[in-house]
Amino acid sequence: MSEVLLERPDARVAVIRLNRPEARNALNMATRQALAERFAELGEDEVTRRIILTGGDKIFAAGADLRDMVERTPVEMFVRRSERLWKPIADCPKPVIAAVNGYALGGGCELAMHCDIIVAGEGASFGQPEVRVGIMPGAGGTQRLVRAIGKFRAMKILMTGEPVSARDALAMGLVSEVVADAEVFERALVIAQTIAKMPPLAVMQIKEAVLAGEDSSLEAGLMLERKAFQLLFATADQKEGMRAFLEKRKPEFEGR
Ligand code: CO8
Repeated sequence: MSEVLLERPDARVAVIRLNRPEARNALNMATRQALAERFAELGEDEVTRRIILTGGDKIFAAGADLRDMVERTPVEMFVRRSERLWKPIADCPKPVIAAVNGYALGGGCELAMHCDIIVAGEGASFGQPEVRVGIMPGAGGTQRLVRAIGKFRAMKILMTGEPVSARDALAMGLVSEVVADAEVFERALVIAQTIAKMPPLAVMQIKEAVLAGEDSSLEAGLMLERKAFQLLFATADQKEGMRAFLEKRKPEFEGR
């Protein structure tokens, strides 16, 4: 049985589902390799317009696989070069929605933070418990978490290892929405379908500008935004979107 399943609720949506329930979806190397491959393929695939990442209705992911790490040496950890497995996820040009039920811990929380939108169930919780097992986050937890929620809340989560509830995560800005547990996947799908009605080139430019801008000066970020904004005037979808508005009809976006 594969650690990562790919499903297609409709032609344009891809669902990537973690599938190691017996290990609480812990991210062993095979799972991470499969995740990287799926994201690399779907990033390139012309048909796929948005991606939902889920761990199913019980748990999102319990982090790195501790069985696989317990006896590793620094050199073994280094030669794994696991950053190459995160890169296709971070670089995915399509919108990625995390549908989170249950725990998103350690590498699981970091995986959720690689996504663009996070829909969490009432019973979900988020945390970086690495410190409790003698290490620290290694896939962006000290960086993306601080950018998402600020230094003081992040330090508490990182240094105590204590998880936060979905409601608290929402108040901190770590998730986009909280819904009933049973509705998480459906809600992620509805958001994916709403985005599907938008012009895909504009959606991809928004993603690129937000992510690249996060780490630039305001001046550089504004320049990047301006160029992306101007570039969209080269698309047929810009003409269609504005004409449709003026003609009081629904736009038909084609992705060009
Ligand atoms: N690694 C390996 N196995 C795990 C993991 C894990 N992270 N989490 C759970 N399992 C296994 C358990 O060992 C157990 O196996 P078995 O049945 O053979 O004994 C099975 O899953 C079920 O686990 P529990 O009985 O503990 O299940 P519960 O539902 O009671 O609890 C929890 C679920 C709360 C998720 C609990 O299992 C837990 O606390 N897990 C560990 C969480 C953790 O410490 N995560 C951080 C790991 S370190 C990390 O992520 C570093 C990131 C670095 C870079 C990113 C790389 C991906």
